[in-house]
Amino acid sequence: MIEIIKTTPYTDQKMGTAGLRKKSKVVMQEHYFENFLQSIFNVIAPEGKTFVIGGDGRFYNSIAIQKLIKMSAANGVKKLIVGKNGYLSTPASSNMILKNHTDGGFVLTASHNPGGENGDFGIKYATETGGQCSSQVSDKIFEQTKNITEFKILQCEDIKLDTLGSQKVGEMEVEIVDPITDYVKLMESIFDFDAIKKMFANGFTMRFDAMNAVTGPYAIEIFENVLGAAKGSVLNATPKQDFGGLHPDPNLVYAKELVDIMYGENAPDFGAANDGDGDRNMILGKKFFVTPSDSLAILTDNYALIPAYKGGIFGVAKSMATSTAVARVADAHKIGYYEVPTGWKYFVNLMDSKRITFCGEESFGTGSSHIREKDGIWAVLFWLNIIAATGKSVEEITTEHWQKYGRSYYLRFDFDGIPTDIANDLMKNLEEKLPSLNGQEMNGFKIKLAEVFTYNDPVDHSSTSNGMRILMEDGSRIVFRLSGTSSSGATLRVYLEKLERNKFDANPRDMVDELLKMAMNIAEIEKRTGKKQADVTT
Ligand code: VG1
Ligand code: CO
Repeated sequence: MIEIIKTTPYTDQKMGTAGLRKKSKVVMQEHYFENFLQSIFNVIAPEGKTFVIGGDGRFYNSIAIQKLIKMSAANGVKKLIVGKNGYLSTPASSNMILKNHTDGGFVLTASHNPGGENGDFGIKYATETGGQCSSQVSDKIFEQTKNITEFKILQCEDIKLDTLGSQKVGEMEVEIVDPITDYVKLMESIFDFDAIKKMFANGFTMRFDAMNAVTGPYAIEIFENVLGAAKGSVLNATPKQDFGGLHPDPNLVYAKELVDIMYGENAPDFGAANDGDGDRNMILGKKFFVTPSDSLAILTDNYALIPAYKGGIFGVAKSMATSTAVARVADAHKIGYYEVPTGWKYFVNLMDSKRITFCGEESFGTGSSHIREKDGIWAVLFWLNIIAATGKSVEEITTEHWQKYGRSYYLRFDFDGIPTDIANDLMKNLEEKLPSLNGQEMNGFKIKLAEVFTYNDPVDHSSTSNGMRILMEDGSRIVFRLSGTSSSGATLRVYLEKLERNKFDANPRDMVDELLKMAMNIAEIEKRTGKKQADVTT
């Protein structure tokens, strides 16, 4: 029986950089999840449509997915394709949307944010493009959330999600699928699996840290079962509700177990990690770390080594905050190059219109037009394919890249938990100051341009402002942004880049020291937030 339940709105259901992201306890409030979902349905008219659904397995995944199924049935959805046990990585979901030509999908995830009752929960909503909805659509959904008065739900037993095949829930079809099979096929169609197999057979060693999150089963299947990496190459491979207490963010700070192995005695040849929902990646060699910005540049430079791309690529895009390393590669290869606001949704139009093939963000995201999300395992396979094709180590590949293109020393400084009004004032003050900075000399740098970054989408002609940037005459940069994924308070992100043409072995922290002083000073960070230094540096 379909029930119509009266409800009262919440006022905080605005989607950020990647969907809605909140403390689990916020989402657990009465009708919180239902209100948000019904608001999406009210905007997108789901009658007769098909969606892909799943989640990264975090706390509340199993409860939310039942609500999602029952509300879909009550709202006239024709069919749901559900990942077995309710699990689906973000890239696998995007692949299934495209492959099955569905009308969109939902991934229950707060991505790289911690999970558990005291952690975070979230919802990413994708359209038929396979990518997350545009800001224009999320604005409409936000308006709905403020006025919602009722939602529809089917009253029925919980649906069993552990057996593959089709079943009926009310009038709606629910098909439970194994998302791993299709994903493996997609990866096989892109990379040279035979060359990678041969490399493992010859003794190549790797560790992949799945961080107790959704990619564990995908990684075991691809790296160990299909490609022949030694058993035990995948660490933390079983998805856990609270990620085993880990913060599933693949960087040098949070992927500590992997980092200790890669910097220890007898380190394997290659190391990598993914985040909670499998769209981020970190790449390591023996005692060697590749910044995500460099990784994007290196993958782009080596596209011709990969079977799926060797015929040529359209172009490449990066988020504005990402280092300029890939710009130099695009220039050398004479391919299209775009800079977009932070968030993968801004790449979707560029991929759909065949302007770009690759894209990436400094926040450990890399991907291509094979899907419309960033893809952690894809990036790892790309690196393995380059290593197999060249016989070179991660360190050799990266240092040779710097010799050819120069090195962008790059670090991001995050100032967490700032009261929202203080953070907003800081940004406002900074914006007012920008014009006066043009042409000034400070800390050994000459400022070429200080501006608010505004992106004009060449496809839908929308215009988006996101963050501010200070560009120096020598190619160095400072970027300021407020995070759009924090579940409470504000996070100020300061991105620093120092371009060096000849010096490749310096400590990145030392190289950006003057830029950091300059950024602290210009934005009055200590005076306004009381923070002498960043909470997390990546
Ligand atoms: C962060 C990253 C951004 C990324 C987003 C979603 O956003 O900086 O590059 O696209 O997370 O990543 P923000 O607004 O907090 O800086 V994921 O792995 O959550 O989908
Ligand atoms: Co993610």
